[in-house]
Amino acid sequence: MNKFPKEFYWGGSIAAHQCEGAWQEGGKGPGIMDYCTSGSYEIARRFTKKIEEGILYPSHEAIDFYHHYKEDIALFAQMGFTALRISIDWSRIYPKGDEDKPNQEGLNYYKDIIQTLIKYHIEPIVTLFHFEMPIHLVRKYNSWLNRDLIDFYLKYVKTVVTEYKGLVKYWVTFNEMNHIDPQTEASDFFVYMLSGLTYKELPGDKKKALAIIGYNMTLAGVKAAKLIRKIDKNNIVGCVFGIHPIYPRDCNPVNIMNAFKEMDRDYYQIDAMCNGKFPLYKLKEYDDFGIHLEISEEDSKAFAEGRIDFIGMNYYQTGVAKTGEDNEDDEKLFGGVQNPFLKQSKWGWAIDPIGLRYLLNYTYRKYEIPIMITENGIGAVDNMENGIIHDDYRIEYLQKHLSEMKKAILEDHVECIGYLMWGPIDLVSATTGEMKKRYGFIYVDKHDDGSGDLSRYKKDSFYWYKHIIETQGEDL
Ligand code: BGP
Repeated sequence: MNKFPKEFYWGGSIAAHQCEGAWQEGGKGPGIMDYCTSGSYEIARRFTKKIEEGILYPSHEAIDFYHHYKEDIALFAQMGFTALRISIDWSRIYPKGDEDKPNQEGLNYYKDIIQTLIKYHIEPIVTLFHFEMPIHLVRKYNSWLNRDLIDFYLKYVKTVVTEYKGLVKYWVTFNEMNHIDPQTEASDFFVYMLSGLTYKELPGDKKKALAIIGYNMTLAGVKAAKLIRKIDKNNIVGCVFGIHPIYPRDCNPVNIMNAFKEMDRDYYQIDAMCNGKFPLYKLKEYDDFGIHLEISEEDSKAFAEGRIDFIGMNYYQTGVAKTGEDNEDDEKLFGGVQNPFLKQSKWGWAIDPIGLRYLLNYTYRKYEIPIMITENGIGAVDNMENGIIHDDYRIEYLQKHLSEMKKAILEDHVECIGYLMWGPIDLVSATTGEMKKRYGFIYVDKHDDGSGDLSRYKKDSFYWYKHIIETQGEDL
């Protein structure tokens, strides 16, 4: 058999703050990403305390999915999508986060999206936290440094999961919380996207603050998993991790060990969510740093009862481990050490299709639970002429990645249940805030200076993906 299994989910993945816009409509409160300016490859996005006049904040309009979702979902249906991963923006449901009652308009808005998907037989896969939370929870409560956040999050989760009972089966508790580990040199940007706090703002010992944020989010994740299944036993709960496998520089055992450690650090939360307990090795590592985390009996119970049902994997690139010594190469190049065997995207991300097969095998063998590729794709500059976009580079990237994923499934027997391409419609780049870093099968007339009439156009890759889905990947 040369086809993907019939029940395999084919689709895409989008996130509210990168596509919705309408930041002050429908009763939405201000969220952390609404204070994030646009940037570029060279200039980092800024997080401002107030909305500064004359400055572009990409989330405010984005691609205006808020007013275009019916049209956009119809286009996804034309490609034959059987799944779409969306995120719910917490600040549309609880504008401040600590209210007693939710905002009904926000609940209605997502309900209509979900029902539109179901109408087209597209399975909604709903992420509950994709860098979206009310800014009020950061300013008043100090974000995830405060355990109260877990209760606010659970209240929000309970509200939406109850509201969409029977409509949504697949839930994702968090997107990419693994970027907040104290030992992974969490970038300022990811610290902000996950907590609404900048690295500088973290009080006291920064490593300790990151450990606490990571722990509280992990605990919130397992508590949510239990709650979501309690609301409906048919619910299937996952968490999404953004992992880029790390290769050793060479076969020097020292470098092998460095690579192992660098990559393994990204797995402690998956361990916590799959093994039913917060990993002891992590607690001991924290101890070595002078960080003492107490795990109460109640917390241990939550880990034991909150295992996830599937792992979501966001895969874009692989990396090469630093040598751990003063090495010019480690510092010299953007994005760390470059792999001489791989080409990079315009944004410096190493293109490595085999890395996807490796990641799937590596992760599946550790936990033996289903994996869904929840993001994968290439950000590229597209040129449109007379409404036509020839994006053969995107087709080539996807073709190669999908064919490695196919080998993982059909030859290596990895239980991979779906492929959700990142940004099936052009949207705002999370790391740079740009529009010109485009991922989509569908082009959106929106540009980095905020101009554009928001019209949608089908790229060549639109027809290519449609064919792949139609033929269940036979030609890959
Ligand atoms: C992941 C995020 C997405 C998405 C993607 C691509 O880390 O989960 O939100 O944006 O990366 O990154 P970028 O948009 O910066 O190219």
